Amino acid sequence: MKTGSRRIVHFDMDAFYASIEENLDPEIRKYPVIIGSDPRNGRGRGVVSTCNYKARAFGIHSAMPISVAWRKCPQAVYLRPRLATYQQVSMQIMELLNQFAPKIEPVSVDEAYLDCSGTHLLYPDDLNLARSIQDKILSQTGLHASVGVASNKFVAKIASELNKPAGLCVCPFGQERSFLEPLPLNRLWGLGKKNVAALNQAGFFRIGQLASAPLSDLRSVLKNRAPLIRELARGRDDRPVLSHWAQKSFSEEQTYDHDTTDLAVITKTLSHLSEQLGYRIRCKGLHFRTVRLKVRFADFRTHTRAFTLSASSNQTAAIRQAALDLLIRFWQQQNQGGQPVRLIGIALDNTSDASAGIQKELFPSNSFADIRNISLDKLFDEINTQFPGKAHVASTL
Ligand code: TTP
Ligand code: MG
Repeated sequence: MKTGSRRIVHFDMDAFYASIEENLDPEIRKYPVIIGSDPRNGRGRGVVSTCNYKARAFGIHSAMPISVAWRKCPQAVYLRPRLATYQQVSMQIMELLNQFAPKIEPVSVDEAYLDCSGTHLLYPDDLNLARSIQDKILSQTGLHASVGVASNKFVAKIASELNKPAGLCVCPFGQERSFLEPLPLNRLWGLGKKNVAALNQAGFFRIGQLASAPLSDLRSVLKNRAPLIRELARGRDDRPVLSHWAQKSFSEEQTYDHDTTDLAVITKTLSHLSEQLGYRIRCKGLHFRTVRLKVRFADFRTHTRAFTLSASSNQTAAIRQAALDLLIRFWQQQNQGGQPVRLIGIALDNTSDASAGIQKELFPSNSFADIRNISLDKLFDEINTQFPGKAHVASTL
C-alpha cells in the first residue's frame, strides 16, 4: 500500500437522529433526548437508536436496551425514530457538499467521505476547508457535524471522531503514523471488541504498538487480517473515495414484546420483514443475492445464518423463502430445546443495481410463480407508497 498526497475529508453528524428531532421541536433541547423503541415505563424490549449528548452523560448509548436507558434516565424525552425524515435530511446534506468535492461517498445515513484532492486553490488550508464544510451544513440544516481531514480515508475517519461533538481535526500529510501512535486500540476502526480485548491481553494497548509489532505477534490474534491491520495502524490506506456508492446492506428486525417459541409467530414476522425489505430494495432499484437471518434468544445469544441465491433477485417471495429455509434449518440444528426467541431479523447483502442483476440471470425464468410474484410486489409497492405500513400480502408460501 502506498500513500499519496490526497486530501480526504470525513464527516459524521453529531447525535444525528436526536439533533433532527431537537430542530423540529427546540423545546426538547434542554432535556436528555433518547430516540428508540417504546420504553413502556421500563418494560420496553427494543433498543436505543441514539440519544443527544445530555443523555450520554447518563451513560446511555446506541444499541443499549431501552429498559436499561429507562432505569438510568426515566426523565428523558423518549421518541420513536422517523426514518423517512432522517433520510431526507441525509440526502440534503450529501447534496450540499457537492460544492466541496466532485466525489462524495456516503457510508451511512450521517457520514461520508469527500475526495477534496486538487481543491487547494479554493481552500488552501485544511482546517479552513473542514470549518467551511461544518459551517455549510450548520447554516443550511441547523445541525452540527464533526469533520476530519487526512491523506486517506482511514485516518480521516479517526480524525473526525476524535473531537466530537462539533469536532474539527486535521492530520497533516506525512504525519499519519505519529498521529495514530498514542491512540487506544478501540479507535482503530475495524477492530471489534473481542479483538481489542485479545490484543490488550497480549500486551497491545496503543495503535503505535501494532504499527511496530512483528506480524507473527499480531497473527496469533488477528489471523490473516494481521497485515491489513498493521498497515492501517501505520496510517496507510489507499482505498479510493467511490462516488457511485450504493447502500450495500439492508436490514429489518423485530423485538417481540414477549419472548416466543411459536414457529407460526416467527414465520409471520419473517413474512412481514421480507415485505418491508423487498419494498426498500425495489425502491432503490437494486437486487440482492444474499439473505441473512438473525435470531436472538431470550438470553441475548445471537446467531446469524446466510444463504446466497444462484442469481440476484428483488422479489419479496425470494427473501421470504430463503429466510424461512434458513429458519427451519437453524431451528432443527440449534433450537431443539425450544429456547424462546427475543428478536428476529433479516438482512440483504451482496446488492447490485437492477440492470446488472437482470443481466446476471442467464436463464430468466418466466414461470407462473415468477409472474405472480412480480405482480404481487408491484401491487404491494403501489399500496405501500400511498399508505405506508398498510399493505400486507397473505403469505404465499
Ligand atoms: P452514529 O453516527 O453512530 O451516531 P450519532 O450520529 O447519533 O452520534 P455521534 O455520531 O455524535 O456519536 O449513527 C448515526 C445514526 O444512525 C444515529 O443518529 C442513529 C442511527 N443508529 C442506530 O439506529 N443504531 C445504532 O446502533 C447506531 C450506532 C446508529
Ligand atoms: Mg453521527
